[in-house]
Amino acid sequence: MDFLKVFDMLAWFPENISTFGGDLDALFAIIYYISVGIFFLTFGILGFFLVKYRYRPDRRGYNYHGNNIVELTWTILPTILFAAIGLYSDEIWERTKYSKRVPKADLEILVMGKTFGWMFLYPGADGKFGRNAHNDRSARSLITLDNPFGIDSNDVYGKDDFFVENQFKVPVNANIVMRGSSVDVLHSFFLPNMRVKQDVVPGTWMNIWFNSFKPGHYEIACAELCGTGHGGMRGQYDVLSKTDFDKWSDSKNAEMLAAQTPAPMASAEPAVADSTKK
Ligand SMILES: [Cu+2]
Repeated sequence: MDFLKVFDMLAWFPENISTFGGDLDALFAIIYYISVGIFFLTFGILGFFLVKYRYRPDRRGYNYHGNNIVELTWTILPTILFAAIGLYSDEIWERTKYSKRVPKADLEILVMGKTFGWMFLYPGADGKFGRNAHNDRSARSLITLDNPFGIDSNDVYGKDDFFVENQFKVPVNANIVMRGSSVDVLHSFFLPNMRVKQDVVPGTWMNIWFNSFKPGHYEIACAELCGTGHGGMRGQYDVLSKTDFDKWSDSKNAEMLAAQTPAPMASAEPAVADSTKK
């Protein structure tokens, strides 16, 4: 029976690394098996009837004017089935998608889609974003291609906010809350292993959250056909141990500091050189 595994499309799923991924996969499996069951049932009956009522010279067709019991059955049964799936899936849907159910963030990151790539903004050393297009609507006017997050360069909290492109890093076992938007067209932020897929829409911000239990190197994709470069709109992300993540963010913070340090402060050089070494 091993050959049957080829048909088990659930085995095609990428490895789950998300705390809520198991529940989503279970929901997917239930819908999958119900669909497979109904598929074989309907096509089995269809095949049976094709043979049983095949053409025979001595048999005449007859007119059929409907059957209320059959029609009620095929209306009521699917209604019950869909309502049951809806009710069953409601909890996991709310938990993963409802804005009011987004957990307290251990780390907040802004994500911005553009044709064709992903940009990520981190709050930097102070753990606090400066004024930008997410926390202040009026800062949207600051959005340009060079400043996709509409960062207000005059805000002191924003001085250390750093951004990375087509890659990001997050710590393991932490609630990561992302606020996603787009600078141009609709994109869909897709982390297959994290069981995260969320459309991002220009002019508004979507809440995205996840928590991973497994360090590793994974793929980012776009799941919304957004133009000619859609297929290349990919990136990678790392789930790191707390120590490795701190090391990385410290080096990023040092880079930001170095970029802002006026040239005469030559004494700061060894420290900067050290922290950017890795
Ligand atoms: Cu896209």
